[in-house]
Amino acid sequence: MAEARRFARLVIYHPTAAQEYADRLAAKGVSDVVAVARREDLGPVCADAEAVACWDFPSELFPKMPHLRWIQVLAAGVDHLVGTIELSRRVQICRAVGPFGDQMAEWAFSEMLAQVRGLDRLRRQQAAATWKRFVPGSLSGSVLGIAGMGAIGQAVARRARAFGMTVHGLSRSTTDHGADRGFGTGQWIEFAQSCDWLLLLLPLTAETAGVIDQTVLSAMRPTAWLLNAGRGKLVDEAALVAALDSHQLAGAILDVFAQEPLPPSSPLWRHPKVVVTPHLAAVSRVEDMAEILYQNLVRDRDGEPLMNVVDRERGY
Ligand code: NDP
Ligand code: OXD
Repeated sequence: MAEARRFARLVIYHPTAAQEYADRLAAKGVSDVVAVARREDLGPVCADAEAVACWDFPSELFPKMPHLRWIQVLAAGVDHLVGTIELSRRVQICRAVGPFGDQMAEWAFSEMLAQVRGLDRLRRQQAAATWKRFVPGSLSGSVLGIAGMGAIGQAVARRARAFGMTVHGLSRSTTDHGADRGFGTGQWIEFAQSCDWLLLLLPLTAETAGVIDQTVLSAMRPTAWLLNAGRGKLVDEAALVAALDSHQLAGAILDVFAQEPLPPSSPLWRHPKVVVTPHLAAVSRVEDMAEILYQNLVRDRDGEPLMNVVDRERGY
């Protein structure tokens, strides 16, 4: 008799929401789940796991998980796991796709609009009961360059058009991703020269680490802004501070940093041309991630290919 199909034995590792994930899955009939919030509790429950859901996972435990077949990362980026040598190549890594574009677009547009419409200045004027009119800038007619025209980049691009912006896009494998003008990896300088706003939505890989270096920064327009919501290590932060100090670009809006949390000693906190947001441009909401996880559990149970499997050679 054929063996009845069942859900994979799952370990959910999350510091604050592991049990909430487990409860949501239980409500859908997935019960073979162990919820773990603390690193020290993982060891005893790992040996039997066939699937793991996590943001990050202690790599030294992977060799002790002989049944592990796949990992659902509860985020879009997988840089913290994809290069893990302890993780067997037969284990598939799946990332989350779908719920981030809307949030990312709102982050980017709230920050860009705050700059062009002078929101800080207006709030200061109001606090001082000062009636002083000025002519705000506009996004309309400006060029938004998006490096990383993937799921999230394309969602931001759609909103940019609604604001009357022209979209220039840069990606790895194609220049034909629906931007008004497409650039490839050999065209960083032309790309940087062409933008009023340069938004980084790249994954962190061996190829993209440090891609925003002194050379690219010096190609930017003195009036242009850099926005980074990809990963901090895309940018040479010391070169960025130097470029801002020497007026090579107008400012930077940063959601991600080489070291997170951003240390209090970082010059970025206090730099007058830098806006810091604490890695919340597009957050992983439990309800969204639980649904993505559930869809993959069902696919796995039914013998179908998993969704959003990462290419481990490519790194994203
Ligand atoms: P996708 O994989 O859908 O898109 C990645 C894009 O980057 C693709 O267009 C890809 O090109 C391009 N790319 C990859 N490598 C290179 C390279 N070497 N040079 C140029 N372009 C390259 O990812 P998502 O859009 O879903 O997410 C992007 C990143 O955003 C995540 O990896 C994560 O780091 C970050 N993120 C940050 C969040 C935050 O809150 N700050 C929230 C969510 C995500 P191609 O199309 O040719 O494959
Ligand atoms: C992600 C993130 O990659 O939140 O999803 O940074």
